Amino acid sequence: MASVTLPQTFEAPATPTTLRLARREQLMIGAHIIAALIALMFGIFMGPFQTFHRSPTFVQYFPTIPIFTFYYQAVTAHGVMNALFFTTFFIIGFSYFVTERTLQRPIKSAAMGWAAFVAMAVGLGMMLFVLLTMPQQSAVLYTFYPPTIAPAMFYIGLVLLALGSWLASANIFLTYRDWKREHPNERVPLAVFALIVNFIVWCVATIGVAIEIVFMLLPASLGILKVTDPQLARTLFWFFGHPLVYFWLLPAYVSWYTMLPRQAGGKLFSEPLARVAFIMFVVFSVPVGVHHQFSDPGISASSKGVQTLLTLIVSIPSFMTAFNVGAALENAARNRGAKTLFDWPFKQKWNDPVVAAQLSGMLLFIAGGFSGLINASAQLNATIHNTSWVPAHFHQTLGGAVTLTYIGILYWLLPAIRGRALFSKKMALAQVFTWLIGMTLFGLAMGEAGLQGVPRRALTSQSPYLSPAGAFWLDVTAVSGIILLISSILLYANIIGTLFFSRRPMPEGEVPIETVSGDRTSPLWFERWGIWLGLLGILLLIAYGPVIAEVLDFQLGWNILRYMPTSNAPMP
Ligand code: HEM
Ligand SMILES: [Cu+2]
Repeated sequence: MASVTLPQTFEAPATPTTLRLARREQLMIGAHIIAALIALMFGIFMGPFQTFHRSPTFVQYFPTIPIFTFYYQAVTAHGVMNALFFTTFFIIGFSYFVTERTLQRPIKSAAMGWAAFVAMAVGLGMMLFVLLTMPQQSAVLYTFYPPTIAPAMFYIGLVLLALGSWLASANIFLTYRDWKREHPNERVPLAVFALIVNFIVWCVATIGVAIEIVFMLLPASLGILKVTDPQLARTLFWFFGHPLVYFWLLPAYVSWYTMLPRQAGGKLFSEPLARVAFIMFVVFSVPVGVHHQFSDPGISASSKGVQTLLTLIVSIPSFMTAFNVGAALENAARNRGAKTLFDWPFKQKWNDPVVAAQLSGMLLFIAGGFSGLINASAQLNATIHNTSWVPAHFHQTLGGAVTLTYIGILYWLLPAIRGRALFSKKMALAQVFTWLIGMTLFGLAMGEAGLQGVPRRALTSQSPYLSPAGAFWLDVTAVSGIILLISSILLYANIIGTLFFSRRPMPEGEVPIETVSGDRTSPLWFERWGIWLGLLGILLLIAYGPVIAEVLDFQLGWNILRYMPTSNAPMP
């Protein structure tokens, strides 16, 4: 077994393939990316309106804000479309692309790929239908746990999304297995290594939410179950809800680790270190969901303490990523002539939207990482729980790092899908920087409002208990909403321009991705996935065993099925 020596000194054997897509790829990957953009379009434009709706000054001058009468409808559509549908479609389309190009073979089964797509697309259609036609009944927010119960179609849409995503995961696992059979003694290139991690995390995590939907929410919605247990449902949801954030984040890491170094003109500091980080995600990203339930009754302080510790551990691979990718960027800047200690961040390709989007995402991620550490510790969490601090945090991470990186990917992938050049590079740059400025301000203002006690998911603009400081920061949030509205318009103008109006041919680029592993030092047993799943199983027992026992209340008797779904008061 080879020992790991850092930093690696050899040159990665780069065998890039051309960016031109085969017809088959254009259709399959294109279908996923377009569906993702349709979902995002419904979601993204709600965001600014929410900031307006929440701002006391805005509401004073524009008392009847057009388009969205129902605040909770808008929040639900925004969260469900952006966080669940846009991300899942985008990740699967991008993962097919990465897998095919890296392993230089088509995905295992095109038929299965299309079956998965159709399931998810029907799910998207059902979800949009129910959100648009039954706005009040379906306004259960993107976390959708009881006692609020949505029409059955809401849950069926989600089930179809999950089913499709499982088929897509299986497709990628099988493609990897075929490759591995032909290359038994090779390390799979890092990009696919990371994707395998991501889909393992996803398949484990979705078990929780699938149980919640199939056995609790859907039967309650259909009237088969008359009572339900919000506490158990919340626990099952967050079993899924935290790893979900890694499912969003890891494809961005794929881009940062395996594409950005080349896009930026440098090379990755250490591949083995990257693999260790990804393995840590398999083991640690699932057993931490209870950190979303620090204020929940019925879960003991000791269980919360265990999950605080595990959450702090799962921040380590992200710190490792910061150092590893940071070193690659420094290397890129040195190649471009950076000399001093602090000039390398400035000597990046800030005029290339693909690079600028990812770098901007990273800047927001620094803020998001630190606001997340505050959420993660059970004691500090008490001061910001359920305040607008929380959306501030996840717009720095999900709305910032993840979304901006996906947009950066889109700026080269969409032209490849369409076969035409990006409509406007200048517009793309303007979009990236307005997004960076808008989200920075959004994070600051929503965070400050949260510290003033402004709750999240509440239409506080006219509340008598809103403090002047809280009101001020909500007004500032609306300013960030204006900037982000401009950015969103620029994004969609460029997408529509590229799809329908761009006449220039696509530039002859190369896929910024390695097709042969440059890593000859990582041990081959890194790819024995059974080891990592075993470790995860043990940790799950330690972290979730007691929680499930507490939630089901084994001591006082079987606590399940106590609440009426439609009333929020406990049954006698
Ligand atoms: C145009 C940019 C955006 C703006 C102005 C914006 C604004 C907002 C606001 C004000 C809220 C809080 C509502 C509340 O708690 O009362 C919110 C919630 C949320 N946003 Fe965004 N957002 C934007 C983009 C995004 C993106 C790109 C994503 C994900 C990809 C996203 C995901 C979410 C989620 C998951 C929620 C929580 C929904 C819930 O509580 O059920 N947002 N957004
Ligand atoms: Cu979490």
